[in-house]
Amino acid sequence: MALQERVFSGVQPTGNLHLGNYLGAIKRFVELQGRYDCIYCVVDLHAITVWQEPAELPQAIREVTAAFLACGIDPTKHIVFNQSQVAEHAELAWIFNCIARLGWLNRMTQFKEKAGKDRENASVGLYAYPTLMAADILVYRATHVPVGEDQKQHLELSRDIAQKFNNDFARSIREHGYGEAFFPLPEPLISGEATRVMSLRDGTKKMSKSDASDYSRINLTDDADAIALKFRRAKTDPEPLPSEEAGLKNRPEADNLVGIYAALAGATRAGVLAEFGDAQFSTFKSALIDLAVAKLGPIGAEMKRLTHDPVAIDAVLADGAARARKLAGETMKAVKDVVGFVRA
Ligand code: AQP
Repeated sequence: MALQERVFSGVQPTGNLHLGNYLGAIKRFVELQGRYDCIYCVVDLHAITVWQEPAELPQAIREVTAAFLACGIDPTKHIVFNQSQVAEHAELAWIFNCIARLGWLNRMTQFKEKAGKDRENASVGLYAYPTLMAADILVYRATHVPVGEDQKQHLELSRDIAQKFNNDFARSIREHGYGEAFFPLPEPLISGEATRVMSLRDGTKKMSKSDASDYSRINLTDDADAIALKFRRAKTDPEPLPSEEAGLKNRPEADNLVGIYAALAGATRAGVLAEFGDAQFSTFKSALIDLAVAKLGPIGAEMKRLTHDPVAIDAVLADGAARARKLAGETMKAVKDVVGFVRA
């Protein structure tokens, strides 16, 4: 089986899609469409690793789908679907549960952060989250994975799982004529000025869907007034902006706002500081608000329009799932041969 370059990534339908999800992930998904075959997934199986209200989950799934489309992902040229419609993700994840080592999972910082002190009460799914993520990527034998900085460790684990599968089953892979390396080692695509967007209330904390304060994040559905209010209230320090990047060191809030501006403008931090160096935050924030409203306003409006037509969104997901299932089914047949299962 020849390995073809392919992009896979996912977003959880856990509510409050924010500027971090946009700049760290979805905006990059859009940019990659011209260079790769892309598969973008609403990862609802991941979402239920923590409690999701069944009456609200369908709306959350449709909202992430609407965000993909509103940001410019083309579901006719690429594949957009929700994970639970393609059973092969869970099937391969089980095999990977038998490949991954407990020691590897014990090192995952996201589990430690999310489970917190109540570790005994965390779901087994939350612990096994990274093996499902490896399956999401590798069931399509994807070679490139655009993600935010926070997912780097999980991506490394996906590579370790792919490598161990290739090694453990090397003879069987050869004997079945699947070449030398069955799975590619997927490469993380983490680059740009906003790979880790921070909270507007605390520049040392990641901007996150689950932060109790709505003022910590810009939601993709925020209107112009909300965007302006949140940036105006964003924490800063008393100094004016530096004119060189080195001056952002130890100034996490300034660094975050400059990074957000740069990513929205398609510029670099250095370029932004060349323009705004020595400016007061009040001046810089006004420019940031104008830019953010210009970029995010149309996305939020389009998301609202799309979510009013759930039938159309569900049709996009069903069509994407059918195409995804075909690709995933081919991989699973080969995996079953390699592992030694008897199949029809
Ligand atoms: N703050 C961020 N900066 C840059 N990228 C980010 N991503 C998330 N937060 C930031 C990237 O967005 C993609 C989808 O994330 P997700 O929905 O699958 O999960 P998450 O990382 O758990 O999102 P949150 O908002 O941080 O949720 P909670 O509050 O539940 O922890 C991923 O590529 C992620 O890197």
